[in-house]
Amino acid sequence: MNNLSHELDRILDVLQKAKSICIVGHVLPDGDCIGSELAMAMALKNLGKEVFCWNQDDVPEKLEFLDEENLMRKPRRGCSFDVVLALDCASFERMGTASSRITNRKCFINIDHHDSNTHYADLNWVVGESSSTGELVFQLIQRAGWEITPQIANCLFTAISTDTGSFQYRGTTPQTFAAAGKLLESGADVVSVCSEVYQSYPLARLKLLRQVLNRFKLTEDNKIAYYWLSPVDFARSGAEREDAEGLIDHIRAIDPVVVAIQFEEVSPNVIRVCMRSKNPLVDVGEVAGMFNGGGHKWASGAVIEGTRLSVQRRVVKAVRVILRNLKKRKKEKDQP
Ligand SMILES: [Mn+2]
Repeated sequence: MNNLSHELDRILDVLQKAKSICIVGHVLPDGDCIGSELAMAMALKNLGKEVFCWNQDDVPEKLEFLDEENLMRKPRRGCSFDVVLALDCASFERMGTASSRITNRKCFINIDHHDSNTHYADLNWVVGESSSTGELVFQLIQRAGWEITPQIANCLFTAISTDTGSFQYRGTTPQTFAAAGKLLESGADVVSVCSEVYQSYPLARLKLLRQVLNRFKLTEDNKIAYYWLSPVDFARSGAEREDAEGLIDHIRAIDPVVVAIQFEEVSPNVIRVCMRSKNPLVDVGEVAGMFNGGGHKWASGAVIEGTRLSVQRRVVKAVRVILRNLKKRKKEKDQP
């Protein structure tokens, strides 16, 4: 347990006393977000509490299997809650329009693992080095002594597995594996979760990936790889927005590539940038920060306004500067 456990105990105290709780996550929710929200919702419901669970965007189709009880339901306008609990949201803005339904609350809680978290709530439990929000929710439930049902275990396993890239990324610690082990003991069905999450991609996603593989560009001695997704690509492949999730991993996985960048034209002159780094010394969270985005050292994102070319130039340049500085420092060190 980390040194923020004091904050965790205060959060537990508030949650135990609350009767009505609304759980919110970020826009375009991923496996960590949905898994953490649903696990928390089920655990609180099992304690007899009234629980709402809501995001601006729908649950991605391949994660729908986690919500057997249809817990994702939009709170009425003007609904009031004892507690609003934000999970996996680095900033208040990340909640998107969900934030308009949660203004009437007694206590606002923020549980997250993004380094860039802005501590926007009344109580903030932010552990930047944690693998996933799912792992934090697991710690919370363990500390509280609440029951982990097989459904809760499936949700938390999905959360941890997806945010660690199946236990590959930095942030995957002995505690992460211990949590996963405990979740299996509690009834998580690894085979069916992984088959739903990793073995059930629609054909349209593959068509989108084919376009990415055909067109990605390499620069800076093949250390930077980037590609574009535009509305036309989605229309042509028949893919949904959520199908773009994880495409970048295929590009990052190329040997010489250190940083992979996905540029997505959301609307004219609004570009969503997604970055991944393989080198701990190349902090793409810092790059995202330069453009009002955020995230982790190894995975980050930002939404940038500007023409395609200018956004691409600015972002690639920022990454290039870090890589060149790194090279310079290495050279200086190598010189006797
Ligand atoms: Mn996460």
